[in-house]
Amino acid sequence: MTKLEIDVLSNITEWTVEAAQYAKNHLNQISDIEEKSGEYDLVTSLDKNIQKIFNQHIQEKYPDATIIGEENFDKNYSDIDKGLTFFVDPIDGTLNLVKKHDCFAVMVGVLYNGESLCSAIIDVMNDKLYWGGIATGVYCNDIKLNAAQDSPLKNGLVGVSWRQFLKNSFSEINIAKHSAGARVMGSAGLEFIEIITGKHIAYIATLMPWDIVAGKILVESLGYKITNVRGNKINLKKSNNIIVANELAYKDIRKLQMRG
Ligand code: 2AM
Ligand code: CA
Repeated sequence: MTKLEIDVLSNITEWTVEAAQYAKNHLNQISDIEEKSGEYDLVTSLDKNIQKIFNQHIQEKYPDATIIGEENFDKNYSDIDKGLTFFVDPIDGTLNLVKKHDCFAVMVGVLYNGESLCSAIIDVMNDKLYWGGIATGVYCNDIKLNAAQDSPLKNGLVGVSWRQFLKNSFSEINIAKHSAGARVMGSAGLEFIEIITGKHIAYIATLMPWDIVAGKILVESLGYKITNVRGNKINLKKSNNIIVANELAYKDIRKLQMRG
């Protein structure tokens, strides 16, 4: 397992850095901005081209692997429990990319036989690559990150996704009221990074599998809790309402949800 983790990590970190460089080089040539599920759910030529770069690399190195890519037309979840599966989000935070050329990530998370293996998330405009795995631990560039520290909800900031926060479907507003404050990054990858760097205490969001896997592997590797909002295991074949937090803040959040 460790040998496979090291091999896959050396490839995905290289590809992620290459993708980030491609994104930077093409920031002023973004074309074909299209809407997906709505006016603020966008896809651009950059998302599609970076998806192609990942597909080519993965198919060349790991021809038997399954690829679940946000911008791939076909998403076949039937084999994600067998061998290697790569979940790729070529641009995470496309609305930020389009509106402010900042605060977006490229991310890839890898499962082996359905279990977390390793992942990489790059904060493109800050040149910070977060990478690691269950056996390796987690690094920012070449600095090792610390394991999760326990702290109650009231002491920390909570990351939320904006439109879902307005809906308040699982007590997000009440949870935020019991924390030091709510923050909105507009990129799931960057929200996971706020957790693993100790800047946010929790993250509550509705996310697709490619928004989840890379961050999930990094937070798990550092000992954070990550479940759906009912406290159950996340299903990587569909959209999930997730909670990520340290042990103590997680308990506080679940208690608040149960109280309604
Ligand atoms: P994306 O940029 O890759 O689409 C924004 O709140 C965060 O949620 C981003 O990470 C975004 O990923 C993700 N997201 C998931 N589903 C979304 C949707 N339907 N519309 C906008 N963002 C979505
Ligand atoms: Ca995306």
